[in-house]
Amino acid sequence: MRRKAILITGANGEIGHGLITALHEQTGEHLIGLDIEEMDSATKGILWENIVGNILDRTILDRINSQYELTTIYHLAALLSTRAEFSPGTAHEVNVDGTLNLLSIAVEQSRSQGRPIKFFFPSSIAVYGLADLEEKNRAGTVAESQFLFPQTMYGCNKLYCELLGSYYARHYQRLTAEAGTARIDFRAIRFPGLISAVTAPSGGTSDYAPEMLHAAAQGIDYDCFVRDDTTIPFMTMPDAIRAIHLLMDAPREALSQLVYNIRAFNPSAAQFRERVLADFPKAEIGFSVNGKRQAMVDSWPADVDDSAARHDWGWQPEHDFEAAFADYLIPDIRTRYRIH
Ligand code: AKB
Repeated sequence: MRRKAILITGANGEIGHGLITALHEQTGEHLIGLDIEEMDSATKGILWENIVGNILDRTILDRINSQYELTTIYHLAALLSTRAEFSPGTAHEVNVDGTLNLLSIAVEQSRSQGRPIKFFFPSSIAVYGLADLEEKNRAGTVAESQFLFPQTMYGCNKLYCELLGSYYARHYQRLTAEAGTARIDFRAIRFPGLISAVTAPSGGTSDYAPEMLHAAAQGIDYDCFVRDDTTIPFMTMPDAIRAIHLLMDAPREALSQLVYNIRAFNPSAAQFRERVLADFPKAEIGFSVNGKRQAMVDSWPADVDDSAARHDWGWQPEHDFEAAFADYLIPDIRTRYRIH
Protein backbone atom coordinates (compact mmCIF):
# COMPACT_ATOMS: atom_id res chain seq x y z
CA MET A 1 0.00 0.00 0.00
CA ARG A 2 1.14 3.54 -0.71
CA ARG A 3 1.61 5.81 2.28
CA LYS A 4 -0.48 9.00 2.48
CA ALA A 5 1.75 12.10 2.34
CA ILE A 6 2.23 15.72 1.40
CA LEU A 7 5.02 16.51 -1.09
CA ILE A 8 7.01 19.75 -0.81
CA THR A 9 9.47 20.54 -3.62
CA GLY A 10 12.10 23.21 -3.03
CA ALA A 11 11.91 22.06 0.57
CA ASN A 12 15.26 23.60 1.47
CA GLY A 13 14.35 27.04 0.16
CA GLU A 14 13.20 30.05 2.17
CA ILE A 15 9.47 29.32 1.93
CA GLY A 16 10.09 25.58 2.29
CA HIS A 17 11.67 25.94 5.72
CA GLY A 18 8.79 27.93 7.19
CA LEU A 19 6.12 25.88 5.44
CA ILE A 20 7.48 22.51 6.59
CA THR A 21 7.65 23.69 10.20
CA ALA A 22 4.08 25.00 10.02
CA LEU A 23 2.75 21.86 8.29
CA HIS A 24 4.46 19.72 10.92
CA GLU A 25 2.69 21.68 13.68
CA GLN A 26 -0.68 21.75 11.94
CA THR A 27 -1.17 18.42 10.15
CA GLY A 28 -0.60 14.86 11.19
CA GLU A 29 0.35 13.90 7.63
CA HIS A 30 3.72 12.57 6.56
CA LEU A 31 5.82 15.25 4.89
CA ILE A 32 8.10 14.40 1.97
CA GLY A 33 10.71 17.03 1.13
CA LEU A 34 12.42 17.12 -2.26
CA ASP A 35 15.30 19.51 -2.90
CA ILE A 36 18.42 19.62 -5.02
CA GLU A 37 20.37 20.37 -1.83
CA GLU A 38 20.68 18.50 1.43
CA MET A 39 18.13 19.78 4.00
CA ASP A 40 19.39 21.38 7.17
CA SER A 41 19.25 19.00 10.11
CA ALA A 42 16.36 20.73 11.97
CA THR A 43 14.00 20.53 8.99
CA LYS A 44 15.25 17.09 8.03
CA GLY A 45 14.23 15.85 11.46
CA ILE A 46 10.55 16.63 10.90
CA LEU A 47 10.30 15.16 7.41
CA TRP A 48 9.13 11.60 6.92
CA GLU A 49 11.47 11.39 3.94
CA ASN A 50 14.06 13.86 2.76
CA ILE A 51 14.91 13.32 -0.89
CA VAL A 52 17.94 15.06 -2.39
CA GLY A 53 17.29 15.26 -6.09
CA ASN A 54 16.14 17.22 -9.10
CA ILE A 55 12.50 17.84 -10.05
CA LEU A 56 13.60 17.13 -13.63
CA ASP A 57 14.64 13.59 -12.69
CA ARG A 58 11.72 11.36 -13.74
CA THR A 59 13.16 8.37 -11.86
CA ILE A 60 12.87 10.21 -8.55
CA LEU A 61 9.36 11.47 -9.35
CA ASP A 62 8.24 7.99 -10.45
CA ARG A 63 9.54 6.57 -7.19
CA ILE A 64 7.63 9.19 -5.16
CA ASN A 65 4.53 8.50 -7.25
CA SER A 66 4.70 4.76 -6.70
CA GLN A 67 5.53 4.94 -2.99
CA TYR A 68 3.16 7.67 -1.80
CA GLU A 69 -0.48 8.62 -2.03
CA LEU A 70 -0.11 12.39 -2.27
CA THR A 71 -2.96 14.48 -0.92
CA THR A 72 -1.32 17.84 -1.60
CA ILE A 73 1.69 19.06 -3.56
CA TYR A 74 3.42 22.29 -2.59
CA HIS A 75 5.61 22.93 -5.61
CA LEU A 76 8.07 25.56 -4.39
CA ALA A 77 11.22 24.68 -6.36
CA ALA A 78 12.30 27.47 -8.73
CA LEU A 79 15.22 29.52 -9.98
CA LEU A 80 14.56 33.13 -8.88
CA SER A 81 14.65 36.24 -11.05
CA THR A 82 18.30 37.32 -10.91
CA ARG A 83 19.68 33.82 -11.28
CA ALA A 84 17.24 33.09 -14.12
CA GLU A 85 18.59 36.03 -16.17
CA PHE A 86 22.05 34.44 -16.16
CA SER A 87 20.77 30.99 -17.17
CA PRO A 88 17.43 31.43 -18.97
CA GLY A 89 17.54 27.95 -20.51
CA THR A 90 18.07 26.28 -17.15
CA ALA A 91 15.43 28.56 -15.62
CA HIS A 92 12.93 27.42 -18.23
CA GLU A 93 13.77 23.78 -17.55
CA VAL A 94 13.49 24.09 -13.78
CA ASN A 95 10.63 26.57 -13.60
CA VAL A 96 8.47 25.32 -16.47
CA ASP A 97 9.44 21.70 -17.24
CA GLY A 98 9.73 21.05 -13.51
CA THR A 99 6.23 22.39 -12.91
CA LEU A 100 4.89 20.30 -15.78
CA ASN A 101 6.47 17.21 -14.19
CA LEU A 102 4.76 17.93 -10.88
CA LEU A 103 1.41 18.60 -12.55
CA SER A 104 1.77 15.23 -14.34
CA ILE A 105 2.33 13.52 -10.99
CA ALA A 106 -0.78 15.26 -9.68
CA VAL A 107 -2.77 13.92 -12.65
CA GLU A 108 -1.57 10.35 -12.05
CA GLN A 109 -2.31 10.67 -8.33
CA SER A 110 -5.78 12.05 -8.94
CA ARG A 111 -6.62 9.25 -11.38
CA SER A 112 -5.37 6.52 -9.10
CA GLN A 113 -6.99 7.97 -5.97
CA GLY A 114 -10.21 9.03 -7.73
CA ARG A 115 -10.24 12.42 -6.02
CA PRO A 116 -8.87 15.93 -6.49
CA ILE A 117 -5.25 16.65 -5.62
CA LYS A 118 -4.50 20.03 -4.11
CA PHE A 119 -1.62 21.78 -5.85
CA PHE A 120 -0.03 24.94 -4.46
CA PHE A 121 2.06 27.13 -6.75
CA PRO A 122 3.99 30.20 -5.56
CA SER A 123 3.81 32.82 -8.29
CA SER A 124 5.27 36.30 -8.05
CA ILE A 125 4.91 40.02 -8.71
CA ALA A 126 7.46 39.30 -11.46
CA VAL A 127 4.55 38.25 -13.72
CA TYR A 128 3.84 41.97 -14.11
CA GLY A 129 5.75 44.06 -16.59
CA LEU A 130 5.37 47.82 -16.42
CA ALA A 131 7.05 49.36 -19.47
CA ASP A 132 9.06 51.94 -17.50
CA LEU A 133 9.11 53.98 -14.30
CA GLU A 134 6.59 56.44 -15.68
CA GLU A 135 4.07 53.67 -16.32
CA LYS A 136 4.85 52.15 -12.90
CA ASN A 137 4.17 55.46 -11.14
CA ARG A 138 0.99 55.99 -13.14
CA ALA A 139 -0.27 52.41 -12.52
CA GLY A 140 -0.12 52.56 -8.70
CA THR A 141 -1.91 49.51 -7.31
CA VAL A 142 -2.16 46.72 -9.87
CA ALA A 143 -4.91 44.08 -10.12
CA GLU A 144 -4.37 40.43 -11.09
CA SER A 145 -5.43 40.91 -14.71
CA GLN A 146 -3.36 44.02 -15.50
CA PHE A 147 0.10 44.55 -17.03
CA LEU A 148 0.84 40.87 -17.64
CA PHE A 149 3.86 41.50 -19.86
CA PRO A 150 6.79 40.18 -17.80
CA GLN A 151 10.24 41.40 -18.80
CA THR A 152 12.21 38.67 -17.01
CA MET A 153 12.67 34.97 -17.73
CA TYR A 154 11.44 34.18 -14.23
CA GLY A 155 8.33 36.34 -14.70
CA CYS A 156 7.58 34.65 -18.05
CA ASN A 157 8.03 31.23 -16.42
CA LYS A 158 5.73 32.08 -13.49
CA LEU A 159 3.01 33.54 -15.69
CA TYR A 160 3.07 30.55 -18.04
CA CYS A 161 2.92 28.12 -15.09
CA GLU A 162 -0.12 29.96 -13.72
CA LEU A 163 -1.73 29.32 -17.11
CA LEU A 164 -0.59 25.70 -17.10
CA GLY A 165 -2.13 25.25 -13.65
CA SER A 166 -5.36 26.74 -14.88
CA TYR A 167 -5.33 24.44 -17.94
CA TYR A 168 -4.70 21.34 -15.80
CA ALA A 169 -7.43 22.40 -13.36
CA ARG A 170 -10.06 23.26 -15.95
CA HIS A 171 -9.42 21.86 -19.42
CA TYR A 172 -6.85 19.04 -19.23
CA GLN A 173 -7.11 16.65 -22.20
CA ARG A 174 -10.57 17.97 -22.99
CA LEU A 175 -10.83 16.07 -26.29
CA THR A 176 -9.99 12.64 -24.92
CA ALA A 177 -12.02 9.90 -23.27
CA GLU A 178 -10.05 10.65 -20.07
CA ALA A 179 -11.32 14.25 -19.93
CA GLY A 180 -12.43 15.05 -16.38
CA THR A 181 -10.85 11.95 -14.83
CA ALA A 182 -7.98 13.97 -13.31
CA ARG A 183 -9.01 16.68 -10.92
CA ILE A 184 -6.28 19.18 -10.03
CA ASP A 185 -7.25 21.73 -7.39
CA PHE A 186 -4.69 24.34 -8.44
CA ARG A 187 -4.21 27.36 -6.16
CA ALA A 188 -1.58 30.07 -6.59
CA ILE A 189 -0.41 33.19 -4.80
CA ARG A 190 1.56 35.97 -6.45
CA PHE A 191 4.00 36.76 -3.67
CA PRO A 192 5.58 40.16 -3.19
CA GLY A 193 9.19 40.34 -1.93
CA LEU A 194 9.51 38.16 1.16
CA ILE A 195 11.58 38.96 4.25
CA SER A 196 12.64 36.29 6.70
CA ALA A 197 14.59 36.88 9.90
CA VAL A 198 15.80 33.30 9.85
CA THR A 199 17.03 32.72 6.30
CA ALA A 200 18.79 35.08 3.89
CA PRO A 201 17.54 34.97 0.30
CA SER A 202 19.65 34.16 -2.75
CA GLY A 203 19.12 34.58 -6.47
CA GLY A 204 16.22 37.05 -6.33
CA THR A 205 15.94 40.73 -7.17
CA SER A 206 13.71 41.78 -4.27
CA ASP A 207 16.65 40.54 -2.14
CA TYR A 208 17.92 44.10 -1.50
CA ALA A 209 15.55 44.56 1.47
CA PRO A 210 16.33 41.33 3.37
CA GLU A 211 20.01 41.64 2.44
CA MET A 212 20.13 45.13 3.99
CA LEU A 213 18.68 43.81 7.24
CA HIS A 214 20.81 40.65 7.47
CA ALA A 215 23.98 42.63 6.68
CA ALA A 216 23.16 45.25 9.34
CA ALA A 217 22.48 42.58 11.96
CA GLN A 218 25.87 40.99 11.25
CA GLY A 219 27.72 44.32 11.23
CA ILE A 220 28.56 43.99 7.53
CA ASP A 221 28.56 47.09 5.27
CA TYR A 222 25.92 46.90 2.56
CA ASP A 223 25.47 48.67 -0.77
CA CYS A 224 21.89 48.50 -1.93
CA PHE A 225 21.73 47.68 -5.66
CA VAL A 226 18.56 49.71 -6.36
CA ARG A 227 17.81 53.45 -6.06
CA ASP A 228 16.56 54.77 -2.73
CA ASP A 229 13.10 55.61 -4.17
CA THR A 230 12.54 52.03 -5.41
CA THR A 231 9.20 50.71 -4.23
CA ILE A 232 7.65 47.24 -4.48
CA PRO A 233 5.37 45.36 -2.08
CA PHE A 234 6.84 43.11 0.63
CA MET A 235 5.69 40.88 3.46
CA THR A 236 7.22 38.83 6.25
CA MET A 237 7.82 35.12 5.82
CA PRO A 238 5.39 34.16 8.65
CA ASP A 239 2.65 36.11 6.85
CA ALA A 240 3.52 34.33 3.58
CA ILE A 241 3.23 30.94 5.30
CA ARG A 242 -0.04 31.95 6.93
CA ALA A 243 -1.38 33.03 3.54
CA ILE A 244 -0.55 29.62 2.03
CA HIS A 245 -2.52 27.95 4.82
CA LEU A 246 -5.49 30.27 4.52
CA LEU A 247 -5.68 29.71 0.77
CA MET A 248 -5.16 25.94 0.94
CA ASP A 249 -7.74 25.56 3.74
CA ALA A 250 -10.41 27.63 1.99
CA PRO A 251 -13.35 25.71 0.52
CA ARG A 252 -13.04 25.47 -3.27
CA GLU A 253 -16.47 27.10 -3.72
CA ALA A 254 -15.25 30.23 -1.93
CA LEU A 255 -12.48 30.79 -4.48
CA SER A 256 -13.50 33.01 -7.39
CA GLN A 257 -10.09 32.70 -9.08
CA LEU A 258 -7.08 30.38 -9.18
CA VAL A 259 -4.38 33.03 -8.73
CA TYR A 260 -4.35 35.73 -6.06
CA ASN A 261 -2.28 38.82 -5.28
CA ILE A 262 -1.34 39.46 -1.68
CA ARG A 263 0.70 42.25 -0.04
CA ALA A 264 1.46 43.69 3.38
CA PHE A 265 3.52 46.90 3.07
CA ASN A 266 5.49 48.73 0.37
CA PRO A 267 8.26 50.94 1.73
CA SER A 268 10.81 52.56 -0.56
CA ALA A 269 14.37 51.27 -0.24
CA ALA A 270 15.18 54.52 1.63
CA GLN A 271 12.36 53.91 4.15
CA PHE A 272 13.56 50.34 4.61
CA ARG A 273 17.10 51.61 5.25
CA GLU A 274 15.83 54.16 7.80
CA ARG A 275 13.90 51.48 9.67
CA VAL A 276 16.89 49.12 9.74
CA LEU A 277 19.09 51.97 11.05
CA ALA A 278 16.60 52.66 13.85
CA ASP A 279 17.55 49.31 15.39
CA PHE A 280 21.10 48.99 14.06
CA PRO A 281 22.31 52.63 14.17
CA LYS A 282 25.92 51.71 13.46
CA ALA A 283 25.05 49.90 10.22
CA GLU A 284 26.72 51.25 7.07
CA ILE A 285 24.11 51.10 4.31
CA GLY A 286 24.82 52.88 1.04
CA PHE A 287 23.42 52.78 -2.49
CA SER A 288 25.34 51.52 -5.50
CA VAL A 289 22.78 51.08 -8.23
CA ASN A 290 23.00 48.22 -10.67
CA GLY A 291 21.08 49.62 -13.64
CA LYS A 292 20.14 46.21 -15.02
CA ARG A 293 18.68 44.86 -11.79
CA GLN A 294 17.07 48.26 -11.20
CA ALA A 295 15.22 47.97 -14.53
CA MET A 296 13.84 44.60 -13.46
CA VAL A 297 12.45 46.01 -10.21
CA ASP A 298 11.15 49.09 -12.04
CA SER A 299 9.03 46.75 -14.18
CA TRP A 300 7.34 45.36 -11.05
CA PRO A 301 4.40 47.24 -9.53
CA ALA A 302 4.80 49.61 -6.59
CA ASP A 303 1.80 47.87 -5.04
CA VAL A 304 -0.80 45.21 -5.83
CA ASP A 305 -4.52 44.96 -5.24
CA ASP A 306 -5.23 42.02 -2.91
CA SER A 307 -8.95 42.63 -2.46
CA ALA A 308 -9.92 39.26 -4.01
CA ALA A 309 -7.76 37.36 -1.49
CA ARG A 310 -9.23 39.40 1.35
CA HIS A 311 -12.76 38.73 0.16
CA ASP A 312 -12.48 35.06 -0.87
CA TRP A 313 -10.29 33.55 1.86
CA GLY A 314 -10.01 36.20 4.54
CA TRP A 315 -6.44 37.26 3.76
CA GLN A 316 -5.11 39.92 6.10
CA PRO A 317 -1.42 40.37 6.99
CA GLU A 318 -0.49 40.25 10.67
CA HIS A 319 2.56 42.44 10.12
CA ASP A 320 2.34 45.94 8.73
CA PHE A 321 5.69 47.71 8.19
CA GLU A 322 6.19 48.68 11.82
CA ALA A 323 4.91 45.39 13.29
CA ALA A 324 7.11 43.47 10.85
CA PHE A 325 10.20 45.07 12.41
CA ALA A 326 9.08 45.43 16.02
CA ASP A 327 7.32 42.09 16.49
CA TYR A 328 9.21 39.78 14.16
CA LEU A 329 12.28 40.89 12.19
CA ILE A 330 14.29 42.60 14.92
CA PRO A 331 13.66 40.17 17.80
CA ASP A 332 14.14 37.08 15.61
CA ILE A 333 17.20 38.37 13.80
CA ARG A 334 18.78 39.23 17.16
CA THR A 335 18.25 35.63 18.21
CA ARG A 336 19.45 34.34 14.83
CA TYR A 337 22.78 36.18 15.08
CA ARG A 338 22.99 35.98 18.89
CA ILE A 339 22.91 39.77 19.39
CA HIS A 340 22.25 40.91 22.96
C1 AKB B 1 12.68 37.46 -6.80
O1 AKB B 1 13.17 38.56 -6.48
O2 AKB B 1 13.01 36.83 -7.80
C2 AKB B 1 11.58 36.91 -5.95
C3 AKB B 1 10.24 37.35 -6.44
C4 AKB B 1 9.89 38.78 -6.45
O3 AKB B 1 9.45 36.53 -6.79
N1 AKB B 1 11.74 37.28 -4.59
